[in-house]
Amino acid sequence: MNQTLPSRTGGQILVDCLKVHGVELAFCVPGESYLAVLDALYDAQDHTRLIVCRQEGGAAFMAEAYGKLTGRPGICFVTRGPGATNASIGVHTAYQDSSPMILFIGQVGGDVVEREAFQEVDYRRMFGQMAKWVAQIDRTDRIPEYLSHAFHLAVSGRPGPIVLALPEDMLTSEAVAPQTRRYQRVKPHAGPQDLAEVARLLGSAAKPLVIAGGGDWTAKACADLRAFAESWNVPVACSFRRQDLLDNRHRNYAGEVGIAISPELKKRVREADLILAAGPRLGEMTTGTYTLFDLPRPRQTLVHVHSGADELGRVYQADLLINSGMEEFAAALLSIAPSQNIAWGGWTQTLRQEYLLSLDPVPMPGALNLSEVVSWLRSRLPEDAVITNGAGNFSGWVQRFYQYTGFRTQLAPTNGAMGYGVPAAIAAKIAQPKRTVVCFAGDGDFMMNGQELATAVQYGAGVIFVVVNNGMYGTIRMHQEREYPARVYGTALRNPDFAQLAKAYGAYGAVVEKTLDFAPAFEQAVSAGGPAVLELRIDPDAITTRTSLSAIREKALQPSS
Ligand SMILES: Cc1ncc(C[n+]2csc(CCOP(=O)(O)OP(=O)(O)O)c2C)c(N)n1
Ligand SMILES: [Mg+2]
Repeated sequence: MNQTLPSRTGGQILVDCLKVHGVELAFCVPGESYLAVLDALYDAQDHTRLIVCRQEGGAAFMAEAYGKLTGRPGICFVTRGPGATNASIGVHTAYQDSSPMILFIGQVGGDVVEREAFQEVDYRRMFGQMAKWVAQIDRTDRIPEYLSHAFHLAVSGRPGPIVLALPEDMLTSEAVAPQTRRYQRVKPHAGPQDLAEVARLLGSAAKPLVIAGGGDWTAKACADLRAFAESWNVPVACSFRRQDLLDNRHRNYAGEVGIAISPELKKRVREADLILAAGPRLGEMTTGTYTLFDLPRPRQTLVHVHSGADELGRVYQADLLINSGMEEFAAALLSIAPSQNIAWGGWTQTLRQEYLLSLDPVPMPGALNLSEVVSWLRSRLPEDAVITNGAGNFSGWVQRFYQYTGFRTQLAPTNGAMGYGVPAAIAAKIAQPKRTVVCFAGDGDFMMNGQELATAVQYGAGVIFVVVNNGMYGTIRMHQEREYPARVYGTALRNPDFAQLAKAYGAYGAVVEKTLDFAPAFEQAVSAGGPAVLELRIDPDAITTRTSLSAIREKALQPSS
């Protein structure tokens, strides 16, 4: 049969595989190491659109965000050595966020390998701990096999990143390579006994709480979770940066169990007698650095559900461990129904009331109040708007005061990677151009991938970037003033004029200094039609939604008695 197939270059075979696996978008920074792929992509523009970025960190974040948004592997091409090292932040993010992604790296040719050739790196060693699979394709005729494995692995079980190195001579060589089929999602399922046990445990609980989280969700899984929450009337909290798994306006939504968990919810988690952890790893951010639950056996009855078997029983000893894809688990939850009247209606209502109270705007030093800005956006933005952010204290206001309306209205990194929000927003807007996309960034955060503003302008991605400028790496300043009082060092920033910077890129730019000026500035940014930057100059004393820098300073400087 093979005789009838044409001989193709490695680059062509690889790009044909992208078509087979339904790849509509790929992000890259070009390199001479994979020119053969670029050349094949030239002929493939009708099925795979190539987005050229300005830094591999930006390109890799875009691919990760695409994977997170769509559930399909985000594709990124970078060059060897420096390109790969730049891209590594996106791989780490995809790993900790459980996002499907494939990073292709041009590699030195087999003729010079292992000589520390120009830009040579052994990617298996480099990415070993932060990818689900790292491999190098040494034979042109086996490209389809490697790609098929990569696509299956990226989405199956606990999703995550795959790294494939592509030696230059392998890409330019020709071979006859039969094509594989399109990949499929392969997930474990919860068994009927598991479900019966969940029903039994729920039936004997008085204060149950669902904590939804992790990276294996789909819109259908979220819809089923919602139906389950309604039928059992259980409160549902979401883990760090996974607040979009249940519409925050839903009467069962109880808030975020993350780094900025409210004191009220923290108390309720401790008070609960059954925790149904649907999808989170129960890692450091979800457990308040392993203090929220007793180690190794929580006092609460714990049901831990995860798509990767490796995470079950890892730190916490649960009463019931279920290895299941989230779509499969959420669908299965609908097969169980409460046998008697729910006794915890008051509990669910209390958690909801406490969450609603935490939404009330709070005072903030200075003329610009971020809690009011975010509250305004809540009613202004369309239902399906996407909010992105990177890392920094500025994100605390968004996470507390915004109400995410449902699946993938939030794109934010659980690994706390600064610089994520800008490229993630651009990827979201390119992938789903009809949706409104707003990126919240700190001044430090924005500058880590601000160069991708050029990418937004190049592709007409009309993202609204809100840069919260406090003239410092505020998060680190906060810790510094607390831990090393009166020794501020290495945390101050002298920033560019962000509005002027935006204009230099060809985007819209404006400065906002007062709360009431935000709404008209936002409307202007929207009507400008393309990418827009709004620089919000805030009082640097406003360090979190709950305290000020001066309060932290005062406390740290108090003589210890
Ligand atoms: C890539 C990366 N580098 C460094 C850090 C450590 N870090 C966490 S928050 C932060 C400061 C963020 O500053 P900014 O974006 O201005 O936000 P702010 O805290 O001032 O609101 C730093 C340096 C990180 N999380 N990620
Ligand atoms: Mg800052």
